[in-house]
Amino acid sequence: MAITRKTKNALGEPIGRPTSARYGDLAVELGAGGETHQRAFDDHELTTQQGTPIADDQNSLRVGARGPALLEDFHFREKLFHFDHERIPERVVNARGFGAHGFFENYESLADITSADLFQRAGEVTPAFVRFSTAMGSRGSFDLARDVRGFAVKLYTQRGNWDLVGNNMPVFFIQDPMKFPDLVHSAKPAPDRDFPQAQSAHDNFWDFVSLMPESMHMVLWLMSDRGIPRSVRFMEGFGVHTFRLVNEAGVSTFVKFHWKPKLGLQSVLWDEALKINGADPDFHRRDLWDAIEAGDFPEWELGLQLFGADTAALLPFDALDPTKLITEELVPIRRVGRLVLDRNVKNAFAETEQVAFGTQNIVPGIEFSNDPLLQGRNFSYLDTQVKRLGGPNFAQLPINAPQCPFRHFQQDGSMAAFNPSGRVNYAPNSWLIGRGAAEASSGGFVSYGEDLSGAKVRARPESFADHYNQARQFYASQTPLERQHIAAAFVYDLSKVETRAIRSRVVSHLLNVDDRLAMNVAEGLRLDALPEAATRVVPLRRDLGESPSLSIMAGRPRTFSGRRLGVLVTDGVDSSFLRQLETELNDVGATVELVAPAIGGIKSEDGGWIEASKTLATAPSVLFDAVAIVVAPQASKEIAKSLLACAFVADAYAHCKFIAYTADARPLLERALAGSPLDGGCKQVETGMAAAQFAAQCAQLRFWAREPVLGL
Ligand code: HDE
Repeated sequence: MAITRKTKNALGEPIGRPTSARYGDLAVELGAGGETHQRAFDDHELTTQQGTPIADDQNSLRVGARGPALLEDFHFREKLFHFDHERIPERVVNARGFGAHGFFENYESLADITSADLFQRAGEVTPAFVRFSTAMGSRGSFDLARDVRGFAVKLYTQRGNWDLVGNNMPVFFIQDPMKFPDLVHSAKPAPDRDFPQAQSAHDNFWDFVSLMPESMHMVLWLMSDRGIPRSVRFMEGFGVHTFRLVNEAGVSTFVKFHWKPKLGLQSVLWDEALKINGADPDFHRRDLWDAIEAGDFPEWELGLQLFGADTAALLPFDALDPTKLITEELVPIRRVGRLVLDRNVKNAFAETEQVAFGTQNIVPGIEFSNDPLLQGRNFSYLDTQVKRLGGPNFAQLPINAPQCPFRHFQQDGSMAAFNPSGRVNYAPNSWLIGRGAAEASSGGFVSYGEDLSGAKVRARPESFADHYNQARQFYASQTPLERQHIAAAFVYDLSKVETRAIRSRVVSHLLNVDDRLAMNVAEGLRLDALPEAATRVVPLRRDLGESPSLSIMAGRPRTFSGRRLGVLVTDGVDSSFLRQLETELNDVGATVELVAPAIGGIKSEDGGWIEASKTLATAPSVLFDAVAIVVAPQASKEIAKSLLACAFVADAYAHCKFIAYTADARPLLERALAGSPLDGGCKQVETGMAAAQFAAQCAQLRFWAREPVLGL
């Protein structure tokens, strides 16, 4: 589909790259990236915050060179005072995040189903900011925790900001928002010892979820490969809740939102994840940053699952229950646009840390459903921003401000930076008649007029009572290898649980998911006896069938595009072969990094110098999707002695990566693999043609046939 990118909005103003944010009568100049007021900041002499030029920024004011400090040193005082206040409270959940700017491009008019402005015109471009995050860890934790990933999208539409604050898993742990603080407390470090950090593998988490059977479906997702994505570029996003789209005539259609990555889904292995966290705790953010810097812009398509109230009534589960999904087989996904991230942040604090998402930020044409979790979130997100950002004016921060005209009479409050001039601060008034500042005569937000009545109760609907059948369907939809990964993940996590009864209780739930899974986990834990299956209210179903789209491996992409090859090199290698290898990999859209014994690089066969980007010590093979071992004859013996080089090869092999090697790498391979065979995933490569074949083979991403024989 050919899309032309629009540069002007309906008002004739430039879109995509705002140059000013309007607050009442005040126009604030923003930098090219919409960042905080930069104003001549970069080229100016050093000053205090008050603008007073500074002559000496090296020494504080003292009585004599060796004497005590003086209180009148306003420059020192201001500098330290500001430093002492640099931190703001981190997010209570999803604290560790990183973001990027981009845009959403609409494929075709959806006017028949929604009046939302961004969906009205084919080719409409809406600026976007996306923040990815892990949920459990603190801001300084590592990227490859086993965790659900936040996928929060802010769309600066011409009729207000729409935030779709989603995750990379389509369901959630709990059904009622009342339980959210308990869930988060149980997952976070225990209050007495303040550990463990950023992980589910501990007593409190498993104690809580095993007492909350509604969490079983989400727990299955968490223990699956979805919990350890290779990159945010290779993961899906989900709005999770059912929302409503409402058209001009007030007709409502239920909708589930999906983000589908262009490069397909991919995850890492758990052993890899553990090692990546040590080698590069910033693995995901670096990956996104590097891809954007390289112009390899990550892209997702927005998919809608649209269904009416009549279909909702026929679904096997309640569409308002956030622990359930609607399979693509039941309600197909319609792809309606694409999200492209094309610009890194200029200042992580101003943009990524200060961005304030809120599920309550919706626009005309998009509405909430009565999903109780969504209703609870609408309360929480506003509240949390006030605490985090220090007052009610956080919407004035450039990253949070709408990029469309806006007008209201809210005023003052802490840090009010943009204040309208003039005497009018109320409505109705007689001063601005005919000059705007009146309610929208058309296209304003109107709540969907759902007919509602009922007693005031604290109750769960009966239709929310089935806690196992979708977990069963999810498990049944996984490939045999993915099922093994799930069992291994349960065994790993529960092996860190110190209380036997909790381990056993988890297995009692797994017996309602799949007998084989429960038995494998029980065996892995060496439980002395299988517990009774946990009590269930709703009978187990066998009619749900499999949904291949729930499996990563069943639908895995057949492309190496966007992936990375790590090439272990030694002095004396053939530079023209290296170039050929790089060209072939570049041709399939991959990047190549040279891993040398030292960062300075290596001397090639012809005496030339080849720069390395990584060293063996800084870049173990877990940082790459496939590896090549290119060894010169004279280095063959020496490199085989290196334990680091052995670990590089052994890990690549254990993680089922494709391995290309030159003849002189054999002694290293033999030592590293200690008797394991050079299988179909290992290829001797000396020529351009062989390099091309290797690049083509890498499109399978991993040589999974190796995994069952590894006996890990
Ligand atoms: Fe959140 N969640 N959440 N959450 N959540 C927050 O808001 C909350 C839930 C999600 O990158 C907080 O700004 C409640 C589901 C993401 O800035 C807070 C409930 C989903 C992010 C909050 C949920 C999410 C948050 C903390 C149960 C997936 C990070 C900081 C009713 C659909 C957004 C903040 C970012 C952040 C509350 C459940 C996703 C405390 C009460 C379900 C991606 O307001």
